[in-house]
Amino acid sequence: MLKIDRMTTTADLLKLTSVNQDIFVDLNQKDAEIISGGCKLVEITNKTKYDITHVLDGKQYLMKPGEKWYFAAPNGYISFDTDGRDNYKQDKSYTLNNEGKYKFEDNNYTPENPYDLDLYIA
Ligand SMILES: [Ca+2]
Ligand SMILES: [Ca+2]
Repeated sequence: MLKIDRMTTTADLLKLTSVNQDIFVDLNQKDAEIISGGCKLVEITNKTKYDITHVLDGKQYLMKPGEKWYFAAPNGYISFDTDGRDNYKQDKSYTLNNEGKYKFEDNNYTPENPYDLDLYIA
């Protein structure tokens, strides 16, 4: 444990900060998988104006517009409805990468259809 028994100088603080960052980076790079129990860690943001229900490795989630969630998923297999309208459903699926950042967003390949969305790398 660090013990500070004198006035801490700026240099000391910088040193402490730097040490902490090293530890943090180390955890991210080497131990993230161990800490997460071998799961893939992913971040997903819902950038659409729709409620989106998706199933990630068999568990169902509902994300509201603007929400950002962090998931620990064993396999990273995601399936979701690409049509934002309640009465239309068109499923699509992907396998997500460990430490990937993703976003649900209006898709960029059907400009004539304003209701459909896709999952993109953020
Ligand atoms: Ca729908
Ligand atoms: Ca579209």
